[in-house]
Amino acid sequence: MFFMNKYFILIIIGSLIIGGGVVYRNFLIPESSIPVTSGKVREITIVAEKDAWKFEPEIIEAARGDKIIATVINEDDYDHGIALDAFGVSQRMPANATIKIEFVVTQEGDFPFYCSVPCGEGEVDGKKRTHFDMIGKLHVRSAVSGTE
Ligand SMILES: [Cu+2]
Repeated sequence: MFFMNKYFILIIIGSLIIGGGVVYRNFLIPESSIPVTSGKVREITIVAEKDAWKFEPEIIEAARGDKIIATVINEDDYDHGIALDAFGVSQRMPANATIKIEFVVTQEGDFPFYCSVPCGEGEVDGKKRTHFDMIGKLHVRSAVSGTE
């Protein structure tokens, strides 16, 4: 009988597997987990200002799916590092040097970045600042909100 044909059964099973994947990707996966690439490039500059133990700016804005091309400048005579765990960024920032980092912000939310190389401490305007103050935040908004 045709319906018991083993190839027919294989085709049915194959269709269920592929169909299940399609249903999952289109209907079940949480919207915020779908990797998005907008094709837009956002160029930014982040500076570790001389003897300030601070990233400038400390808040970076982006839209989900953007490719970030960051020029990261270290004005100090000692090394820093920049790490953004959510997007797999971790780079040393050699003294008095400029590096480039590139990554795509595939998820929305607030993601911390921080200095990943112990860099000491000092006094800035009468206040003590240290390596641990070198933190910032990347704010990734929804891809569809559209406002720059
Ligand atoms: Cu540091």
